[in-house]
Amino acid sequence: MTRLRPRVRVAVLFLGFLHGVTASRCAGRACSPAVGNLASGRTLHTQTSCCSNSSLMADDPFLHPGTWWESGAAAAGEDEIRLDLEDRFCLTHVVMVFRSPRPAAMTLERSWDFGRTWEMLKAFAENCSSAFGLPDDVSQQEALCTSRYSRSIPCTGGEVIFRSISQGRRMDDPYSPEALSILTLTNLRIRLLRPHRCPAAPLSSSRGQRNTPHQAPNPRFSPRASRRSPHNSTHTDSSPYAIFSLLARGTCLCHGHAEQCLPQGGQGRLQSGGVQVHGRCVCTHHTAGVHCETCAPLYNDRPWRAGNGSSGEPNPCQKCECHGHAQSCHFSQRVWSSTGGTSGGVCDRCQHYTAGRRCQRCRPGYRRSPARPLDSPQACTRCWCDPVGSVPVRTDGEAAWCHPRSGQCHCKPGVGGTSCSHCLPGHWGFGLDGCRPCACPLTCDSATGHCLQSETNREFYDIPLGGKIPDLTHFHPHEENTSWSNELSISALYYTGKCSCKERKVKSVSDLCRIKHSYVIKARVLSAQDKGTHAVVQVKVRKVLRSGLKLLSQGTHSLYPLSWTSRGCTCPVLNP
Ligand SMILES: *C1O[C@H](CO)[C@@H](O)[C@H](O)[C@H]1NC(C)=O
Ligand SMILES: *[C@@H]1O[C@H](CO)[C@@H](O)[C@H](O)[C@H]1NC(C)=O
Ligand SMILES: *[C@@H]1O[C@H](CO)[C@@H](O)[C@H](O)[C@H]1NC(C)=O
Ligand SMILES: *[C@@H]1O[C@H](CO)[C@@H](O)[C@H](O)[C@H]1NC(C)=O
Ligand SMILES: *[C@@H]1O[C@H](CO)[C@@H](O)[C@H](O)[C@H]1NC(C)=O
Repeated sequence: MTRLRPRVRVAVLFLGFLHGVTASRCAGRACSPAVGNLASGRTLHTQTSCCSNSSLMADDPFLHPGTWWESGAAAAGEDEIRLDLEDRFCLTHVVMVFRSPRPAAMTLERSWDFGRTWEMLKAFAENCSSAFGLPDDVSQQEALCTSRYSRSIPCTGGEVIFRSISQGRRMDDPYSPEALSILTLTNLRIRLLRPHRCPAAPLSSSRGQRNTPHQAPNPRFSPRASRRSPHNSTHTDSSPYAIFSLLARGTCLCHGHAEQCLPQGGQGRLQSGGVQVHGRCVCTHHTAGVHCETCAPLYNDRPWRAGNGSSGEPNPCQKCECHGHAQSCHFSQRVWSSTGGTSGGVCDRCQHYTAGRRCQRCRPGYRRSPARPLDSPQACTRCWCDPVGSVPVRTDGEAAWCHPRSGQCHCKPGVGGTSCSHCLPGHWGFGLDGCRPCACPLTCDSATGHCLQSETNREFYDIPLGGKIPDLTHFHPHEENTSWSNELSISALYYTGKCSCKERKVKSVSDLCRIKHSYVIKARVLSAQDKGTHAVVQVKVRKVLRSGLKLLSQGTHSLYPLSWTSRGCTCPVLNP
């Protein structure tokens, strides 16, 4: 036990080191899962089998160097080894070590579509033109057939090697579409078409032939007195093919976005020490899918891209800004072009009564809660509109409409307040028809409409309808101020017989300036309205001849001229 201790510690340290490295391999970079033997842990289908299990081909040649698979006696001398993968993988190369002499003719094929169609990756024959009618890559580079691995010697331990990306070919980016078209597969098939006989001796004594002078066999695979074989059989004519090891090196297909893969459909963590290359990527860079081939649900602000294997750029997916109100978003080409290619994400199913591409607005019937930040679940609260004072919404009588930002409801005439719950100043009689204007010079009781006698300290400009130029009302009339009864001080609009508005033409500007007005302006009257207690005159100011305390600029303004004189008449008519 004590002798083992140091070794254990080393192993633990090594694992810790590995873990530290892998934790950051995808950080800010394109990354790839470890390469392994795709055949490990999977069933290799063969047509015949004489006396050994086909999985013995794919076991670790270092741990089990003396194990092999042996074909049965096939009528036509043909056999086939098929590896069915449960998904798409990348294959980088295939290395086979034969116990028998290598086949005189064999092919290596792949399928992308789970075995429906097959494509030849490479043909192997001693004479390519006679066996397959193909040129030989010994004489013609990149040819589909090769004669390099089909000689009958060595009688055992001979290798057959295939590289997906041949050495002459430049492939900078393994995640590029052209690289993937070369590397990916769902099935691998090795067709053993014609066996060789060992030329120097009968096959049954092949063990003695292993150190032929022509080509040294791989010493790792020299059978050692069949110490592991359950059958102490030697190689016979009845098994034309025997293979020590089949290495199909590859990785799971993750487009540069993962460094680990898990079993398909399996949950949980990778079993440590597992030799099998699994197919489900553990995606990083905010990607998702078995092959990290899409963006994660909330990361579709840009189109998905594979990592760049040559520059190392990870090309991660970008998060959509949904202010915490959506679980997913989708990419919209239209939005992408309208933003000039900066953002194309549209949030899906905005929650918490929000709406909009980024869940940035409140839904109809809800208003922004000013005290809450936009990403709060309580950012939007239901509108509350007084059913009496607000204009009813026709749509299915749900929430009464209010402005999604201010919460202002649609009020009936004369009604004011955010929720339309009371009469505007100068109005009375809150009810289903709204409020009526007071028939008074100043204001009236909002319930009864009775005029209130508060003209002395009541200032008309204290009115919330804009009130841009309150200075205008600091005007003390020079006319004689006889006191008028309340009855008399009533709008000319309602009691036209009691008073009338006089129109006076101003002869010249200098005349007008001589009169003590706060403002003298040249303006066009756009509208004039008697609001009961006050008048609102919309003017377009063209020229300011004299200005009051508050500066008046050119443009459109609402004025509140002193509409009520001591005579009690509203005459919201300005001189030109
Ligand atoms: C106008 O009335 C005020 C009080 O309301 C009074 O102080 C002032 O003397 C009066 N002016 C004239 C000209 O009668
Ligand atoms: C081959 O070996 C594998 C693993 O050792 C085993 O699961 C499988 O059942 C064997 N197959 C046969 C036909 O013996
Ligand atoms: C291959 O076979 C063809 C015809 O079968 C023959 O003409 C050619 O010489 C052979 N090539 C070699 C290298 O043996
Ligand atoms: C091989 O098998 C035969 C019988 O089938 C047995 O007598 C012999 O000892 C075996 N040889 C070895 C090396 O196991
Ligand atoms: C990957 O990066 C290289 C070098 O920066 C660049 O030339 C190439 O276009 C990139 N590939 C893709 C698919 O963007």
